[in-house]
Amino acid sequence: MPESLTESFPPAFLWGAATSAYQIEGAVREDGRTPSIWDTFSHTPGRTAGGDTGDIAVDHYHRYRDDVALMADLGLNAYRFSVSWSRVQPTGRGPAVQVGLDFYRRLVDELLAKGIQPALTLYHWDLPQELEDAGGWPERDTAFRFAEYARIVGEALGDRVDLWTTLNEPWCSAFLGYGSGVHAPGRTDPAAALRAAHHLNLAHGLGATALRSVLPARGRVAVSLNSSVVRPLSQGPADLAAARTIDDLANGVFHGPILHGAYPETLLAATASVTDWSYVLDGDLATARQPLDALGLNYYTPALVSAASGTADGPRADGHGGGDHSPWPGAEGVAFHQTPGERTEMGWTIDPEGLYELIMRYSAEAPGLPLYVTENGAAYDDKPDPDGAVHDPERIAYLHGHLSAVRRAIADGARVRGYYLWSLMDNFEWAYGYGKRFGAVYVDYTTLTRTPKSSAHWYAEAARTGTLPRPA
Ligand code: GBH
Repeated sequence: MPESLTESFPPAFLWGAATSAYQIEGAVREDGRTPSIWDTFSHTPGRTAGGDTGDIAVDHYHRYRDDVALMADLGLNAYRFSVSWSRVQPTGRGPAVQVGLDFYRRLVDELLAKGIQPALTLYHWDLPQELEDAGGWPERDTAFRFAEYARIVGEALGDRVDLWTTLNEPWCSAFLGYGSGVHAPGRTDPAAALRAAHHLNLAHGLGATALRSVLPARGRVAVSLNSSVVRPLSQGPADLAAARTIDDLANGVFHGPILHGAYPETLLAATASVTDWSYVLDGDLATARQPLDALGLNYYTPALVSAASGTADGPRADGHGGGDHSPWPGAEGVAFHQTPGERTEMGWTIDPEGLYELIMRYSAEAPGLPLYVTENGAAYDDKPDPDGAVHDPERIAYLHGHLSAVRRAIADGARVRGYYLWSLMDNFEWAYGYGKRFGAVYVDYTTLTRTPKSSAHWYAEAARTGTLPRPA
């Protein structure tokens, strides 16, 4: 094959960028919106770096038109965003607030007018606080509330949005929210984390069913999982078992029910001392396994694990594996190690091969299902030059490496239909606040001015030509 063909992405490939509601919108008290668990959490002293909150974020709620124009200028043909449940259904139940839905209608119309395909995520971690007060995700009723919300948004926007995602990274919702407590609502109860995981699986299934009942035939339903790449430190049986445990707790706990209609036996065994799984009722697993039109994969960095007796170098540098409370119930016998190699500002090792492995794994595990890389990107300590330009060659190298891995996977037969860079612009990075910049577009947090970084221009050229320019 000529070099140019092997280097090219398919003509219909989606070159997108991703964001989420709480990380960019601001306007948290406008138009009837009520607090979500992230409002409560970020306003609780000590929970986020510097006490940062999403109160203003990058003011996307008021600047969405300019933000869409910026995407169009960059030549992106896809945009993944999430809906704030609290804007649409402030108490998490009952009738919809039309003005809340109208915001997303205007946003989508603006995207469509510029030829940018919208991909809508229903839930990116921001549960209405009232539902948390009623028990949150460990409570079964929350899954049914989610289905009602899914139906409302599906009815309102199904005529203009074709690609629907139920949940973003339910692992984070369950295990960082209720296990390690580094995410909202900040609870630290391993049994509650597993209950939350099950109810998120149920919510996905009920939500997918609700969407099907209201979307036009062209509507497609997906889920985005932070499918981890888990590597054993050695090929010894103890390290292999440790990798199996983490793979179950990171991947199998969601992919199992959603793709195969069952929890892995090894997961049930490993967590038997934490929970009896009695809240898995008859029919739940069949409900969770709904036909999907696509699978979203979010990838940042692989995990390297061993049996705890090995020489562990302590908790993961990203803080998610560390802290006083583990996000891994039943995995006391596992140690995490730093994967060798260069790291981003998050302390996450740069490992494009992991993305290739992940894509190939799910190509095999879900044969025929189209895949999207729904998030991939890197945080760097970007600073404008005196002339205002922002140069981020490290991010260009990161994107080049990971997009090359995607292209290689496609050449090897994987059905990857698109890539959404995380993130369109710098934003509220959860517990890290505004200190970590993932954007291809720089945001000055005093003036809220947006400036495309050199990586945005690099990515724009890739989108325009369908091939990867050399990293500058
Ligand atoms: C995504 O989270 C989010 O969807 C997005 O909102 C966020 O801004 C973005 O990435 C950047 O953080 O071995 O315990 O560390 C990704 C968070 C990072 C959580 C990797 C799981 C691996 C598990 N994930 N982490 S651990």
